[in-house]
Amino acid sequence: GDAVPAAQRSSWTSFLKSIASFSGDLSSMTAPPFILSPVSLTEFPAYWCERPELFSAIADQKTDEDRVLAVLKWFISTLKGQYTSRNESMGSEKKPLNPVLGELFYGVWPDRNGRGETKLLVEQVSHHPPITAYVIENESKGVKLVGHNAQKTSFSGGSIIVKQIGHAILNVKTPSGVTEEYLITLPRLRIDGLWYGSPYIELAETSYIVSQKYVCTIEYKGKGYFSGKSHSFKATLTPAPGASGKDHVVEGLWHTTSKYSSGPRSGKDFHDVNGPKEEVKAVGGESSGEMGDFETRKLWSLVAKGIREGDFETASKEKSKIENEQRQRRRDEAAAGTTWQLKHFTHIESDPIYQRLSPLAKITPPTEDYYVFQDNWPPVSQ
Ligand code: 0T9
Repeated sequence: GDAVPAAQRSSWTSFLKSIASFSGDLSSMTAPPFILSPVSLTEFPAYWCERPELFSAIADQKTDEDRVLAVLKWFISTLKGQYTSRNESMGSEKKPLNPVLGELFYGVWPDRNGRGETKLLVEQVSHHPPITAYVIENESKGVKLVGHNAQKTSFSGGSIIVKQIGHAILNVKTPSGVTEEYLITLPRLRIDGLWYGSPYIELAETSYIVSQKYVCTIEYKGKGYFSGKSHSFKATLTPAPGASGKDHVVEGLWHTTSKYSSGPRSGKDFHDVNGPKEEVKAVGGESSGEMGDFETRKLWSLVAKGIREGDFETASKEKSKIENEQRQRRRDEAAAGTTWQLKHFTHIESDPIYQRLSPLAKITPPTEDYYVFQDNWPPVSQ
């Protein structure tokens, strides 16, 4: 079936043509109304923690091996939300709102059953190209994820290919009091179904989870590979060069179930993603607990309302207001010889942890930039 409303057919076709002839920043392109999402990309980092108990459980594991397996389980559990949830909530993948420089999102997953409270902080650290930096932290357990992401897009064989740029560092305080570091890289995306106006994501190629003790290589395949099914993955865990431990292989589908397929637990279940998930509770970051003007749900509220209610005229008028206001700010800064100051992060050209861990899995490039969190949480606790 065709999901494109008849009245938007020609604007969808010309949108696809412009994607095909242009590679770069898709997020800034104007798309027809039916494909617009009312949610900004600054909300996406919340997908990293929709199962907060899997995140906190990492710190409870007593051995290197059990911890890396817990990291893998948590990582795999996030993929369904990250890459298929818009299809479930909105019928297809949609074009997210393109965040402004300095846009913020704060949230919390409250303590429940002793898992501790987990907090979320997101800041748009670049507009052109769009780069989003985030922190997710469970302080009581000693688990903290700090990362950033950007995308490079191209068009091939009717699909959009998205290379994810950026990485995340997961810090885990072990039961013996040592802090471990895990480097997490991100898979490549293919966006299919464009012609019919019902885009969906398939993951491709390889991503890594690397620590000083273990290297985990995750391969992604769609229909017709490995098992022949969509959303397939195969994760191979081996001790890092110089470390000891057992090898494990886990195989399955990242949106449903997976099993150990080799190693001491071969044949046993690994994970079932179909359990309950928990959306983040959005909270205001002002000292009053209110949302500030740069907090995503306040900033985009009228645009989002327009999109939700099918009032695209208002949506586009309100979107232009925000964009004009941004342009004016940039002009004022240029005139005053100042630049926008980030609130929660500082940029470094080369991340020493990435530089140390990436060679263990022969990850390229050998060095990558990073946004260091300033440890300045606003009062988001519940
Ligand atoms: C990080 C995620 C990322 C962001 C989105 C490619 C994409 C923007 C980036 C990579 C998250 O952890 C995971 C999931 C979905 C990704 C988005 C899917 C998407 O289509 C957009 C791009 C910019 C578009 O909007 C393309 C045009 C659109 C009409 C296709 C639906």
